[in-house]
Amino acid sequence: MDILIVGAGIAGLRTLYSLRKDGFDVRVVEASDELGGVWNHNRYPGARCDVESYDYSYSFSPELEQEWTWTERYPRQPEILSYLNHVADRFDLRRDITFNARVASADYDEVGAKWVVAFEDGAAMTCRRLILCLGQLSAPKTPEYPGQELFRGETIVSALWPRRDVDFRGKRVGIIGTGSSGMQMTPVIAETAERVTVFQRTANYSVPAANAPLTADEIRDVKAHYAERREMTRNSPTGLGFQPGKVKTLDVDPDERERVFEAAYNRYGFGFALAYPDILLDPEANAVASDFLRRKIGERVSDPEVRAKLLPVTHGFGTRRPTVDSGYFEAFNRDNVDLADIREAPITEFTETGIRTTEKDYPLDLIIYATGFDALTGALLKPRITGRDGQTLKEKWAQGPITQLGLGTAGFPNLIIVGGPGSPTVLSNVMVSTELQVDWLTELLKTLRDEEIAEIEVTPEAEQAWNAHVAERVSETLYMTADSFYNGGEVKGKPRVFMPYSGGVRHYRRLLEKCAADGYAGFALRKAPLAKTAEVQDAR
Ligand code: NA7
Repeated sequence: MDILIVGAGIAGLRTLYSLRKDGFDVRVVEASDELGGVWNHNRYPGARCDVESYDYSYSFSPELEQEWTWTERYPRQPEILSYLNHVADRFDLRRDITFNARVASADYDEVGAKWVVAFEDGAAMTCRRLILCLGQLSAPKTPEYPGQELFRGETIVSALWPRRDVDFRGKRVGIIGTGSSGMQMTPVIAETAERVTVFQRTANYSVPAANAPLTADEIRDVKAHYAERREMTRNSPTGLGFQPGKVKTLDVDPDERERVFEAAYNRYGFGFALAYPDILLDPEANAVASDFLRRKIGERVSDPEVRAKLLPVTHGFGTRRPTVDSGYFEAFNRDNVDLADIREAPITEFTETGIRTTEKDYPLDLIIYATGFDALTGALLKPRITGRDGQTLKEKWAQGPITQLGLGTAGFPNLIIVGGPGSPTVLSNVMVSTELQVDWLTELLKTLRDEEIAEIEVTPEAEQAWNAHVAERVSETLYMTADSFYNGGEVKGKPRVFMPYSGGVRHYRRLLEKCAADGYAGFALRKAPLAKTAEVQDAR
């Protein structure tokens, strides 16, 4: 076929819709037997999006916008999955998706200017252009401890949650990890489990979700002004609709600052980070915001010892992904919830009956790994992708990913990445940044079709310049002051390179527009494949 899309999550579905509408011969392949990507796999109790529902939805169809009604301010995983299924049915997307098809490898045929894609079951497909919509947080990682195989209870990975109901009644549950997943599931599991022990390596900042069912008036209001709301999100730095405050944190008197922080804390979730424009830029401003949040966390926990352990001190607010939670800290006020500080007393091994730390044994029936992902590059590097001259993507990115605008990399012609490293991805509302990229690449592909371009390829100069720009923008921020999944710090041995683009969704959009206006600057567009041209020249 002409175009093969890998992955039927938010990005894959949207790409399929847009390309098919524009008459492309296109197919999606999906490893799972169901669509939805992370929302198909992350079915753990309490899984919820921390972007507001009406902003975490596609903007390409006004009819869809009016038809679909969200029930809560922050949508739960089952509702998001229903929404994505509704979109697939409403636009008849399923007929162009092949399920249960996991890509094992993709090899670029330089002479034919096409990709040969092989699947784990032995099947193969060829396509002219290959579009990877593999997600940013979709390759789960689980830590290794001595004795893991000895544990006689059950173990579950949060990002590979089983579809059956998991009954926690009468069970002693251990949760490893206190990112969004661990924080979201803890209060929910604590409601029915006999005992929950949270194994915390790093105390994390969180802002309460202020979640609630949406009222009929709120829904009517959003639907009546959806277009304006979309404009606001598209023109905000994060795609969440929040504009940063204008006055610097330390330029206001403390009472006024307290009032602003309090208002943002109680209502805006992630928007708290933009209460002042310099919270993620200036260490002193960040320290003031971090102090405020530590005070707030402290107010939510009654036991002084537990409280002290839950206060984040290793990093500044926002330098690692903060959480928007619903009752996480309050869960520790319950009699059946314990905190195991594994920074202070690390896990030494698993035993037949539970987890042993340097301090004590925790008897457990169920262990949940909420330990996150090999972020941004993990899923892209899982299949063996081989470009020009036999070079694999893994080899090419050995020192860290290098891209032009996050969309492609030199040496890998006709390969396009959606939500890739070098684009706003995890620093943005991915709905907004994904749609932005897909609209742009649809126009690009139309140009390639109209101009009969056999091969498009990022130039080495462009990707060098883009990576330098990504690095320069992040150097203006505090993001590199902590190890995080933004900068490879989440996986031992991973290159420590800041991967998402921190220049904001709006600015990124302008750069995409400029790239297109300049004739797709930074990409070489060839009517005949480079290899073929070279072959002809050799023959002459
Ligand atoms: P995160 O945010 O990456 O959190 C992973 C958590 O697991 C974090 O607390 C880690 O501790 C902890 N972790 C990771 N490895 C270990 C080991 N070896 N031992 C103990 N603890 C460990 O992933 P989530 O799934 O919670 O959230 C990911 C995104 O999903 C989130 O940002 C939203 O976009 C939705 P650490 O902090 O590294 O010490």
